[in-house]
Amino acid sequence: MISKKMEEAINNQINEEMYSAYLYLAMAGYFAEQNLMGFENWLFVQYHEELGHAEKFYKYLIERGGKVKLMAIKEPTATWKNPREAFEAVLNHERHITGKINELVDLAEKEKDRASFAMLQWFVNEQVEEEANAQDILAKLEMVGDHKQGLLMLDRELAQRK
Ligand code: OFO
Repeated sequence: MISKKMEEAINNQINEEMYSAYLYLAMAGYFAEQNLMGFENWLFVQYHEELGHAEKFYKYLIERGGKVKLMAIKEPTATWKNPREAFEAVLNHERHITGKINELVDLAEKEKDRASFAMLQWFVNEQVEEEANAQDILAKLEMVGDHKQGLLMLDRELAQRK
């Protein structure tokens, strides 16, 4: 049986992951408005990944005999100055989520909850990838600067994500 503290922390994390999904869906919509459908595709795939993260925590909580408690998802930002600002927001958000995962790992250690500690290792590794992906796209956007042609090339690259 999972502890009440860990149950509460995982329920909070389900909300964090749902907010991530919501944020990236809002961002996909923002890119669709600019007719940058490759960026829209990348973020729409990311939205699904975040739903998958929330589901992973949800399933785990049930497996451990915990009680799922869903909370309101806050309204995400819906507009950014330009693609670079949007991806700065992605990177900052992923750094925030990495912090949250690290707090969960600390709690699992404190509570001597080995099962949660083991489950969380997947998320520790996933966050390395999440931050690296955001960093990579942001670096490319910085290289591209104000050149429309570069932006369209990057858009075509991001359209490949499945
Ligand atoms: Fe769930 O990793 Fe991004 O937020």
